Formats: sequence, structure tokens, C-alpha cells
Amino acid sequence: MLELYHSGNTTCSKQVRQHLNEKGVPYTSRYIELWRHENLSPEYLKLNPVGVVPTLVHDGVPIINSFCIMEYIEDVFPQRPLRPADPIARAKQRLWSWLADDVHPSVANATYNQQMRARHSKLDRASVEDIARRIPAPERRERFQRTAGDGFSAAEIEAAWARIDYVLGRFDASLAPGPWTCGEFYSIADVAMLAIVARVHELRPDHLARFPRVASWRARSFDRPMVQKVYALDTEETPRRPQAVSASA
Ligand SMILES: N[C@@H](CCC(=O)N[C@@H](CS)C(=O)NCC(=O)O)C(=O)O
Repeated sequence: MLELYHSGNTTCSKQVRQHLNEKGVPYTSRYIELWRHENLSPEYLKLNPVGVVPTLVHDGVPIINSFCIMEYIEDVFPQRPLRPADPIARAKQRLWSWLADDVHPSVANATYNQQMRARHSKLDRASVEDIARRIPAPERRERFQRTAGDGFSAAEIEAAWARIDYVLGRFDASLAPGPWTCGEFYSIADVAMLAIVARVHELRPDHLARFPRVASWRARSFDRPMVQKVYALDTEETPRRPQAVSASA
């Protein structure tokens, strides 16, 4: 049995949802509401000690980290491969899958500051202390405390965007052959980077104009029916406990 613990509008959940759907691998959806801090419940922390989504549970065994989860899915479910066989192409696929994870903290800082602060700053002091105490990872605890307080400074947010832009600039150059990250082969690098690029576009709608190849790659990605389907599940209007998404649904 395959269970995916995930949340609606989170980049890393989208990566794994899209990956499973691209491969046509059915799974049972276990929905975690981040804004209710369900990711910090003792039960969930047993599955994912970092207290983040997503977590894939395969026959009772939890697999964590979206980058590692996608590699695992390719290892275990051979149908419709999204990892190229050629070692050079595979190295490029791994690089961009990994860089999506590597740049994620900068994207998360920008997102928390812009989208989550409104909610966090309404919490009373006792709740902030209680939630912070339950967050295992120090950098995540700090991010929560900052956004429940005065937020990040303008300089810190600009530093986050400088890091994002550095990665997007490299991605733009690497897309030169196109149409996908590994040429004609659509891979998990495209899945991983799309979640990041889609979030950048959501936060700063004009931003991708600086990266024309990334902008057209994003548009091409959204032409894929599977992307439209998976990304439609990304708002707070998402039902609290959505039905499992499967390729046949
Ligand atoms: N890609 C990493 C990062 C996961 C991550 O940061 N997930 C975010 C959503 S995209 C999360 O659960 N945030 C909750 C929190 O930091 O409290 C992983 O899969 O472990």
C-alpha cells in the first residue's frame, strides 16, 4: 500500500503528487493541514521526524524528503520512467532535482514572509511558544518565529531572491537545448523545478521575464494535462481531506 502524506499548496507535495500521477501510480491521500500544524503531531513526527510534508509510506515504511522520495519512486515503480537511462543525462536530472531542493529554503523564506505572515502574526504569544517548541528543525523553528513576529528584513528577503535568481539563471542556461531539462526526455528534474518556478511566478508574477527560457518552459509544462490536474489541487479551497488522486481519476 502506498500512502502520501501531503498538503495542498506546498511545493514539495506538488512534486511528489505530480510524479506519482505522471507514472500512473495510485496512492492513498493522507492530507496534512500545515496551517493547523498537523505536521507537528506526535503521530506524524514518528513518520517524518523533521515535521515536514511530504512523506511517502510504502507498505508501512516511511520515506522522507521529496528529492529522495522521487528517486525511490523511480527505483520501485519502473513504469513510465522519469529518470533517463543515459548516465550523463541522469547526472543532469539529479543535479536539477537536487537544486530544486537546495533552493527551496530561500523560496520558503520568501513565501512565508509574503503569504504565511498574515496568519502567523495573528497567533498569541502562548501559541507561538507552543508551536515553536514542537518544531524539531532549528532553521524551521526560526523561520516560524520570525514570521510570527516582525518578519524577515528587506535585506534578508533580497538575499533570498538573489539566491533564487542565481539558480534560475543557471536553469535558464541549462534549458538551452530544450524542450525539457534533459532534452526530449521529460524527467523528475522538470517535475522538481516546476514546483519552484511556479511558486516564483505566484510570488512575483513578472519575475520570470528575466529568464525567458524558464518562462517558456513553465508555459510548456502547464500545457501538460497532468500538470494542470495536479496544480489545480493547490489552493486553500482544496477540500480538507481530498480523495486520492490517481491517474485514472
Ligand atoms: N524537500 C524537503 C523540504 C520539505 C518542506 O520544507 N516542506 C514544507 C512544505 S513545501 C513544509 O512541510 N513546511 C512546514 C514547516 O516548515 O513547518 C523535504 O521534502 O523534506
